Amino acid sequence: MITVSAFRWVPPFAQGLVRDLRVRWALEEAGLPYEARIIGFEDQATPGYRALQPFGQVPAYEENGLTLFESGAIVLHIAARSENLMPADAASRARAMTWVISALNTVEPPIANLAEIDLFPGDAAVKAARRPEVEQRVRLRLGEVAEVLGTRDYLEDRFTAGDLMMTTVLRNLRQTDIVASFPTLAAYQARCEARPAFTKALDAQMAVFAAA
Ligand SMILES: N[C@@H](CCC(=O)N[C@@H](CS)C(=O)NCC(=O)O)C(=O)O
Repeated sequence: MITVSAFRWVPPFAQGLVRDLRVRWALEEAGLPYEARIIGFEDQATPGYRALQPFGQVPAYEENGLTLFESGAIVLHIAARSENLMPADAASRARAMTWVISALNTVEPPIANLAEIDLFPGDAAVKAARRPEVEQRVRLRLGEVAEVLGTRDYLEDRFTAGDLMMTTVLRNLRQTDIVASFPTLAAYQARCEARPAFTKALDAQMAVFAAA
């Protein structure tokens, strides 16, 4: 059985964004059953959990003695087993993998910086001084992604793990109206989030918080 770690509870601003969502979504797209390994903040530093995830973060993935961490690596591992996430031909697979890395390595960093300013504690004056430049960097990247999308529904000629990852990255701007200001991207995010596998994954994450 596949097991994915997830937090028992996080503050409302993070609910629906925790990175186990990516993994749950990929597993739903691939039709692979899994169980959640629910942890609390008190578990993050324990040797048992560090053996799964060296940084004490969520998600960690376990399957028949294999343990993985890093949501990108986990999603790629799952995607390699399902044509729902990775096309069969080698060139298309490489393109899909490229978009996964691009979402994580090029688009997510400025978005994470903005989310840190908007959602995490810190010196208000420092944040206010820094925010316009960070927002500008986010807008630059989003404009570039919108340009690539053009009139297409997905980053490539069909939905892939790259779209899954890009969508979860765009979600981290939900405290702003930035995505809405790029109609192409807003429609793209809505299109990807309309997938039944996404709904199942999100509902599963939120159910844990509701129970807590
Ligand atoms: N690069 C890691 C980041 C994981 C990460 O930041 N997880 C957050 C939840 S979304 C976390 O566990 N935060 C608590 C912490 O860092 O202590 C990944 O993609 O898996």
